[in-house]
Amino acid sequence: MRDFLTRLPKAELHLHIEGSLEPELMFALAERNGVALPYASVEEVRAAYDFSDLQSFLDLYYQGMSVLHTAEDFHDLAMDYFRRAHAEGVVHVEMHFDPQAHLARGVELPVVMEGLSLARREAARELGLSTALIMAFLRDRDAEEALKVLEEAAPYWEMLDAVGLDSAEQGNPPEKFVEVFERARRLGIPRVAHAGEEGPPAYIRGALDLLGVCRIDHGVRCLGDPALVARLRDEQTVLTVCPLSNVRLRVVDRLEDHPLPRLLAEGLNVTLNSDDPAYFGGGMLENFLACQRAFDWDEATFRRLAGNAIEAAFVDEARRDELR
Ligand code: ES4
Ligand code: ZN
Repeated sequence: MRDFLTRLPKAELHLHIEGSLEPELMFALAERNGVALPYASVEEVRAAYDFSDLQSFLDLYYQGMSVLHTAEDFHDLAMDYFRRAHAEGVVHVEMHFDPQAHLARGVELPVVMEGLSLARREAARELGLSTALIMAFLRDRDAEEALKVLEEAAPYWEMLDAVGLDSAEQGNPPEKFVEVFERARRLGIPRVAHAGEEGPPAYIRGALDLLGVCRIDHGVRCLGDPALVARLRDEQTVLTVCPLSNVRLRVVDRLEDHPLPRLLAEGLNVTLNSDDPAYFGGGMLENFLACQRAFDWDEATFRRLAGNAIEAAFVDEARRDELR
């Protein structure tokens, strides 16, 4: 099964590139940039990744990315991940990035874009790996700032496959970002949003109705609302589910308790993703393997899940045919 899952062509639709920063690279970049880290060793970093909820993770996630300063850093970060993903049989990666988290520490948007763009071209050339770019807004910061970032990104609008919405969900409902997402819609940029990770089913409805998203990142809490489940099934809305993330952020106690089998039984359009692989115990392959252990799914189920992601990927039809 490990061989089968490695060879299965996998498309990843939900990855935060800053969450792919492994402790080894964190230390290397800290040294290169003269940044002090509150850890003495790689082991100490990994030991600190014992989260009680989304916020306790976000605190370390924003601290970890403080080592990223130059375009070269962003390039190295992304290439480091693309190489690992490629070795796991990942053929396409859609990466969220968080411009506001970098702007807040004085790292300007062109620096981030230059580094990520260079890595994307290199991944295509050297690994045959296609990539997409999702510029995410931080929902725990104000909407005016998000709108400003969207305008500042004008030179890069053509390069954005979508805009997204991430960070602390509770208390930051989709309503807050109606104007920003309306602006993206008018620019012809597709929209996605995290919803129903820690937040209620109403946030999933809000993301669909108020933000016009074409897919829901996480969405696992939809099961609390049967009418919403029926709608997600009828519309075949893609859910980018992140199994190991949900365990590590205590959305569920154990993977065996995860709603994934119920989501599938409801006929929903589910995909498997890694979210923040450096923080949650593994990339795409580890997520697939963990599901195999927890749910004992057959090959057809995994083919279905991987196929769902390929059908939903932001690629042209020629590339989709290659991925199939
Ligand atoms: C995130 Cl797991 C998760 N949820 C919301 N926002 C995020 N940013 C990075 N990882
Ligand atoms: Zn996420």
